[in-house]
Amino acid sequence: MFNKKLVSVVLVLVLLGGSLLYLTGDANAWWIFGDDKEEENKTYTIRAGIGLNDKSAQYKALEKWKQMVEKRSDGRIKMELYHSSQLGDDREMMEALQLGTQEVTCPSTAPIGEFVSEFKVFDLPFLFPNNETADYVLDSKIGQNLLKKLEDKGMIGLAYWENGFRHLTNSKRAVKTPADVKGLKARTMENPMHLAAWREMGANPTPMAFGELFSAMQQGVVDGQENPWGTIYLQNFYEVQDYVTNTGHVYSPFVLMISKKFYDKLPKDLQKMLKETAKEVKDYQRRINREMNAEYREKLKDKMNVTILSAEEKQPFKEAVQPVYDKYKDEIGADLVESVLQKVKEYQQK
Ligand code: TK8
Repeated sequence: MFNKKLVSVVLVLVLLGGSLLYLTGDANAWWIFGDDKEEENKTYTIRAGIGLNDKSAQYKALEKWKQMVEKRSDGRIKMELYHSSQLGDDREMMEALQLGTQEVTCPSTAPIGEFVSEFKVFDLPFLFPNNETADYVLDSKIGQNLLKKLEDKGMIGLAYWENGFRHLTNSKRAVKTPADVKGLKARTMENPMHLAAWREMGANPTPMAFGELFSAMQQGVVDGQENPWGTIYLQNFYEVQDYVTNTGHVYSPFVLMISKKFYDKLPKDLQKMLKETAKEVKDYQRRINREMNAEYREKLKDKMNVTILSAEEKQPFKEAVQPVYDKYKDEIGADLVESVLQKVKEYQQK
């Protein structure tokens, strides 16, 4: 026995759906009967975590990105920002991205080198002579192809941001020559190439997460560390470090990245928007970072004993770390090292 009522309800629904499909010409118009369009109404939360504090250019750029993303997604994406290693250190946050338990982070390339070895190339000592050369190489095919390599490791690289040239600080003495570095217990980022470079200079390096650094210096576990001017000032390192030298020995950019697990779940339009806005905010981040590094270099002169080396005075430091190139060339990929060096030269000849 047919249930007449049921048959007519079904018939009406089918007719209604058919005319809706016909009128809108939209195959997705069936959503009123199903959940095909659920995706479009879904909201997503991005937790973005960094190691630096909320005064950094990195955090300010994240704030700008958050505004853009929330506006352009019409509220479909909500972004929560965490600074000062609240979600973990660089390595831990990358692992969380792989697992899909955190969505966004922006680590230095130094710890990324332990996930994708090729990334060590941007941590070769004295690789870039200035910021503009770094921009040129990072935004070139070489830099962009490297970002793609992160995908195999569960991360999507969106853009290179700047941290800045790194300078050596310590609590013992003014550093003017590599001989002054001898025996200094220096914290480095977690990357064996950084350790090797400091060993070549005669220091006694030890790798450590950024979040542990301030108290390690305060307690004298380490004598020194290296970071850009902005970080030395804004993280109050000058309170526990008396000397700084403009060694500028390594660039180690930031990479803004998103969890692949999360990204793959997003509708296409949101994926596209995230990539586009990340590119836009990159220029802002680099600009304010440069302004801030210049400003805080000057401000540090009131707080620390600042040694400014000339290009000639930096030469012995450069020579001391040259063995690192040979030692790590194969691990990074000799061809990649060669083509990056070539790109650097290309920019100088422009
Ligand atoms: C912040 C780090 C930091 C880096 C370091 O998470 O570890 O010294 O310079 O900025 O990425």
